[in-house]
Amino acid sequence: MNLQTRKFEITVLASIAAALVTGCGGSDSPSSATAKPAAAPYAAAVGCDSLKSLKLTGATIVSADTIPAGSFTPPGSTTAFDNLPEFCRVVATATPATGSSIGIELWLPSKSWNGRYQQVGTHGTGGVLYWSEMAPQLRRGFATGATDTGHTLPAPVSGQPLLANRGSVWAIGFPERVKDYGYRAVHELVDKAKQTILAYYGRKQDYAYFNGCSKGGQDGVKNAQVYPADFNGIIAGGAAAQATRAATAQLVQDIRLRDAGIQGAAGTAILQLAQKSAIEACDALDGVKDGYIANPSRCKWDPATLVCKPGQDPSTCITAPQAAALAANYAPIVDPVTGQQVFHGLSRGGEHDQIRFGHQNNLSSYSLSLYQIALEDPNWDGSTFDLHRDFAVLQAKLADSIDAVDPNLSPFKTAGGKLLQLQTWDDSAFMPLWAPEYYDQVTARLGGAEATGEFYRLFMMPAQGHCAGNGVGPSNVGQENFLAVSSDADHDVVTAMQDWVEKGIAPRRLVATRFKGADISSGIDLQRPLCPYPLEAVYKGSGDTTQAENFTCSAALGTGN
Ligand SMILES: [Ca+2]
Repeated sequence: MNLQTRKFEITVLASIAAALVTGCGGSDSPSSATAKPAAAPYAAAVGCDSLKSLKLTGATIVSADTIPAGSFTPPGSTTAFDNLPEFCRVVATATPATGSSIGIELWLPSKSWNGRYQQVGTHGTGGVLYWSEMAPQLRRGFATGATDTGHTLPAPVSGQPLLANRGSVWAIGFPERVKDYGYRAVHELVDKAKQTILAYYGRKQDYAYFNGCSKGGQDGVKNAQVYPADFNGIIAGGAAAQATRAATAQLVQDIRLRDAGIQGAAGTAILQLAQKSAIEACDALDGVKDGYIANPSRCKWDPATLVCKPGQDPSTCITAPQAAALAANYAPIVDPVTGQQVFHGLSRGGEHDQIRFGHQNNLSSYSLSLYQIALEDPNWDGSTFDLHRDFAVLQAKLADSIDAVDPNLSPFKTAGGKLLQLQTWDDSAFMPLWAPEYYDQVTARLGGAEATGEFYRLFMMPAQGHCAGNGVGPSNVGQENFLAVSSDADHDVVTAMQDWVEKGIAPRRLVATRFKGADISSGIDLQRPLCPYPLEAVYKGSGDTTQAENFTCSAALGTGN
């Protein structure tokens, strides 16, 4: 993701955006009369200091301090978060089981609370409080909270890949910590947040929301499956819902790259060549020649077309084994003994995301961490990896805790919950086809598309890597700590979720924005609707292809694979 786009308030270009999208409504009519009176801003009923003596069920308060309006650098952080309102910062520790110690942090606006709680998620193997995701929610007026998922780790090392190996020793021999990381910390946090909110404001929150990506997406999906009454609305992006399977796929793919010599700078060049060739072959399949592939599941480009011909400059082509490795990585990963599919393959044209995570340099550190935990060996480096044997161990040891695969969302629906899922098409961490597959499973379980669409909608985001970022497509819809170009429900997924939960207005599209130079202050470069699966954004056939109004959400292009 581009950090520049995160530095500015979401309302900077609101007037420009409004002018561009006049007449483009983005929501269905209200389908149910669940609206409550609009919540006025609330002030705290007691002093922040008084929370130091608050008795929580199953947790203890560590500190409670008033943080003045302006800039705040959390203890242990080197990042200053600006433009914050005055808030009460509460640190607590939850202990739901012997051997469990879950770090919790709450930021509660002291003077202008919007009456709502918005919890944020985590990433990778957890162990870190993501203040960077709390800050945008606090600025919006939410009470917000984060958890370290039950263990603490050093912050990511500067210059290391995003999923840098943050180790496995925290989990080996500590089964309760694995449960906390997998699902329990999210529940503990929201439970303690609700207790603290009641004490601080003298009233319950009107609504509770969740907003996360990656492990944070898994946090949301798993919570809907296991604790269906915790949240009114969950925004889940790039979810690590199939963590054991995706980690295995990454490992298999990385070993193929290594064995074919797709490594280092030369490997990066090969992946870039593959991406360029795939996009050239498949760009127009979506009806618009715009440099990106809207749905790569329809792209069948064959890397064999890049194999060097006699006399060809080797810097412009690849070897036959390299082509075979690339082709294998686009295909599903299959257990060589049982023949069963382990996970989906990578998207053609999405190689930028593999490069971003350094798959051409090292075996996935995320994959190694999970296998180290399952095999109880903190030094396991993949050299003895046997797909059939070791994947079975990984599944047996970790799937129940860290995978979020149960398609029975009936209890969540019955509790009134709404789930809005975002999944990027170029995700190299959690290969995207799992998301429509899961959606179809839920749809089959819950009695069809209409019954599912009432409470669960999946929006696929083209030409963006894991959790959005580093792709050529539009990425900003106000998710996680990405900016929205304006705060209306058409452009801001947080507002869209509020309208769905609080007014019964389901989102029928989200307009994603790409900024010029990836900088919101430079203006809008391109806008394109994201559509609820199985619909896709289809060009009307005339008009500027950089403007969302010239696309409709339609099933006209078919479903690919
Ligand atoms: Ca295209």
